[in-house]
Amino acid sequence: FVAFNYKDPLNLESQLTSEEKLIRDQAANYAQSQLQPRIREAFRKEHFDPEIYKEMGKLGFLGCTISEYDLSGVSYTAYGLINKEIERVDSGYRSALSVQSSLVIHPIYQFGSKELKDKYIPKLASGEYVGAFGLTEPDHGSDPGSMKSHAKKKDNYYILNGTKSWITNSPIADVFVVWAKDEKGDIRGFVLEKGMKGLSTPKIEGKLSLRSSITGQIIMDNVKVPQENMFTSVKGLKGPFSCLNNARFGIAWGTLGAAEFCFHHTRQYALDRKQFDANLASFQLVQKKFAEMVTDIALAQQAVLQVSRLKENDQLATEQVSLIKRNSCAIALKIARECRDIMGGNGISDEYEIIRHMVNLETVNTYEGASDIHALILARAITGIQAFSRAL
Ligand code: TGC
Ligand code: FAD
Repeated sequence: FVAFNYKDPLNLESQLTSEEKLIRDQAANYAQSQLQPRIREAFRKEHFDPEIYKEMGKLGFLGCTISEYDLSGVSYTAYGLINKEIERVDSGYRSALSVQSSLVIHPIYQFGSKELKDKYIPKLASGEYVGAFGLTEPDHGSDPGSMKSHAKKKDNYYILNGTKSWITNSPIADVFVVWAKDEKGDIRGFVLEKGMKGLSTPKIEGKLSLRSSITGQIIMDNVKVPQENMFTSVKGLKGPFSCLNNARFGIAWGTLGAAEFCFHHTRQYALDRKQFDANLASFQLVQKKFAEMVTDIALAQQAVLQVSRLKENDQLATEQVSLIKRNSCAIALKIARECRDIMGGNGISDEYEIIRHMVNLETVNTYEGASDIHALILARAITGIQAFSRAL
């Protein structure tokens, strides 16, 4: 006879290595002791504290799947578990981890020259430098292939023009991985630095979601970028998409942390709160909601673990990442909304935290490929027919 553990319904624990469990515990300890106490004020004041990068750097979380440059070279499962523990506190903090690790360190490591790697990776991994990733433009979000940003070669430089929008970290970033079209119309990746002439990074004000993360634009007005700052080993959309594969993977794990937080927190609330002389948790309608939450989380958790193991064994199809990113976001958002409802009026107060997760997950469901875009990626693989563009 084995007792059912609602916190680990399908015994994920038994599927992790001892190293993965150790890393998960370290991430959980950091997230609960250092991030949780800060989050309410950060969210209220729309504030991101860049010190968080140094803290994550010290713990070896940034770029942690890479083995060179003194980085920890941990498994993708371990990277996923770190994302999950951080997002259990807040999606904005997980965003910070994703951008730096998957969207800035990863492309520099994968596509950069030795000089670029030596120059940037140690400082990004320690958190001394903050990174940003510029793909989306004001008029080109789901369809980045139509981007207008462009790069023109002149002597030993590229001259970059264009505007990127909705860019995590841009107002505080030191290093920017930016994607722009060259004179042949091929998408190329460039590393830009804060302070380059013609580069400005205004903040986007008034976000009602992901408020612990800072978001802005990257405006490039004849920015002179040395030619050695261009990634020579990749061209086309597969450059940015290969970064997105990793970030989407982290999100698929991370959102399950937010979902678990909402579920566990609301379960306790429902056990404590009485209406009609009975605990909310004793009502059948509430019980059914909890049964669905535990099922959704358990199955989603198995899916992300399986995709992690495939990734670790180089057997990953990128559509599998779309499947788990879309599914984890959908179930986390659904759970957050249900939990908000079970908490009644208290559910809308930041003291009870659920509404913060709920509004954050609206962003997470949209960025890194909106839910319906991932559905279309899957459907293309199912039918062989692309349905993104009506202009065939
Ligand atoms: P498509 O024809 O599908 O592909 C063009 C080229 O790219 C290759 N490719 C991939 N390579 C690696 N990994 C993937 N997942 C790839 N998907 C496609 C493909 O093989 C092809 O290569 P080649 O050599 O033949 O040229 O391109 P499309 O223009 O039809 O794409 C359609 C679509 C909708 C799938 C794509 O545009 C898409 O995924 N759109 C969503 C945009 C998106 O995800 N943006 C994210 C911006 S970054 C962000 O949100 C960061 S949030 C950060 C935070 O956490 O705070
Ligand atoms: P649109 O592309 O205009 O899509 C709007 C809706 O239309 C969506 O529901 C979509 O599913 C649907 N749609 C679009 N095309 C189709 C189609 N063919 N068929 C069916 N439905 C379709 N980007 C970066 O490059 N770097 C970052 O660091 C970054 N950080 C972000 C942080 C935040 C807080 C937010 C909100 C966004 C961030 N983004 C970033 C941008 C993000 O990736 C985009 O918002 C996302 O890709 C969607 O693009 P869009 O907002 O232009 O929406």
